[in-house]
Amino acid sequence: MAKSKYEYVKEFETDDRMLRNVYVLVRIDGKGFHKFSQTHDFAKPNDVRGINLMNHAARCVMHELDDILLAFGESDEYSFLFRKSTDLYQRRESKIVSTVVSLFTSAYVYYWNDYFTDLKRPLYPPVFDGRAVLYPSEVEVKDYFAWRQADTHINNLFNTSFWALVEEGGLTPKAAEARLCGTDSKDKNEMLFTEFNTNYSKLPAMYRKGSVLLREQILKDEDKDAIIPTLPETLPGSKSAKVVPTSDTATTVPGLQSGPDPISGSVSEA
Ligand code: DGT
Ligand code: MG
Ligand code: MG
Ligand code: MG
Ligand code: MG
Repeated sequence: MAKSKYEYVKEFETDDRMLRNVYVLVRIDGKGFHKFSQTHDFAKPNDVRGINLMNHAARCVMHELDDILLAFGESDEYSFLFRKSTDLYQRRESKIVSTVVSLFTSAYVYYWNDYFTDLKRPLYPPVFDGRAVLYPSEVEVKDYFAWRQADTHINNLFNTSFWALVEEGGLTPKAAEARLCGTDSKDKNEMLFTEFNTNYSKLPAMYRKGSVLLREQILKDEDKDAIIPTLPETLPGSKSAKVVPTSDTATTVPGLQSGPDPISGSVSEA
């Protein structure tokens, strides 16, 4: 068929296929969730409905995109790790990122009322942004998840302390911030324990460490002997079983597992 005279405009498109044989990591993050969480009256510092909804939306993404091995969620963000060999959309960055963001966002709205049962739908459409990052080896992938989990820990300990001072201690937000200025993790743990009767380490792991969704490898009997000794391209660290979630499981669905601790021992609880 003859090309139309307009077809040359296609040549203006950018080839954004990502480097082959490296891990593709896509992170999405809520836009303006400071306001979104306030408008929807999220519990402070953690709203279990919001977290479970985020986890549900992430499960939808993993169900749709088989090449995602692992996902980690905290606050208003979720990170999705694709296998090195993924050829999804020929590794075109814009196609992959936009599909993850779009599916995550639509699922977040679609399942909203299953979690926020007293509100039919969100008061305005939530927005998530997304980016892709390439990591060459398991070292960077493990450090990436350790970085996000350290962020979870630091933010959650701060927020737990802050809201204890405000909501239970009666301090103004400004005074609570001043009180926490210059304190380290040990000081905050101590303050929560002595002043608010809260043992921080006993709070739900999902709050302290985030949520993990892990794709389960379901092996047919005849495949087991062949696959177990080599485990070709699975999860970073899976050979040492460090990536397997703890028994303190947040949510489970057929074919996927979730739990709070992706890289055990990687985050200091001090
Ligand atoms: P951004 O990402 O630059 O558009 O700005 P935000 O406002 O989304 O801020 P970000 O992503 O740095 O931080 C997430 C915000 O969402 C933060 O203000 C805390 C809030 N948030 C997330 N989960 C919860 C929750 O379970 N409860 C409450 N109260 N707030 C939450
Ligand atoms: Mg931000
Ligand atoms: Mg955000
Ligand atoms: Mg965020
Ligand atoms: Mg089409």
